Amino acid sequence: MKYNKNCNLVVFSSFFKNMKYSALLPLVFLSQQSLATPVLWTGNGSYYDVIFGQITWDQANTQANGYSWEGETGHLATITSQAESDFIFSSLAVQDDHYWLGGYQSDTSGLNNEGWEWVTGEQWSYENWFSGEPNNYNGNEDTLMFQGVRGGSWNDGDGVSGSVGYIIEYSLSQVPNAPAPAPAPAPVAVPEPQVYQLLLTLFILVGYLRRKYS
Ligand SMILES: [Ca+2]
Ligand SMILES: [Ca+2]
Ligand SMILES: [Ca+2]
Repeated sequence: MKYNKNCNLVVFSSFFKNMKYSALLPLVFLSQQSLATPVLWTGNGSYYDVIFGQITWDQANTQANGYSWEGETGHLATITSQAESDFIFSSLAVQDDHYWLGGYQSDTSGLNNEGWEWVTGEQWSYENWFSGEPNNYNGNEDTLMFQGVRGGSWNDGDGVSGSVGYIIEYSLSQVPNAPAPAPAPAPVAVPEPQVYQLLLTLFILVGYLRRKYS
């Protein structure tokens, strides 16, 4: 059954209704855990949800950017404070596995813990690496993983394996990958034709007066 974020419960309900397998009804309620309504964190006004499914970091990033909720733009979750991490860990069903987050290592030329960025462009300052991470295992771990099994600490992952889904955040003010707006160019003062005429007239008048009174 294909995952559909908005009408999954309806699909599930009609599926079981049509099948008349009342014994399977408890599964409907179990499935609701993964279909929870995004939860609001008043700390920053963002909503959060967990999306289950085998998916690469790139696919998750694209998919998250296509979602919205309550007028807020979806993106892979960015965790920029311990309070935000605590909220996600305690509010979503993420304690038992690993999930992609919106962090990636754009510059891999330095140390394993250098060159990391958030997909939203937010400043990278708070970090929650698990002991020994990031270790760039096999030399290709450049995407961020939330380790629910380790209290929400972080691992650098290879972007393909090891996760069972991703955490999505809906933000009002953060547009994913939005470049900083370029400053408007300063207007160049160009004299109007009338100004040229006035200046020419003044020039002629001054020349005339200097000749007359010299
Ligand atoms: Ca965030
Ligand atoms: Ca790396
Ligand atoms: Ca790692």
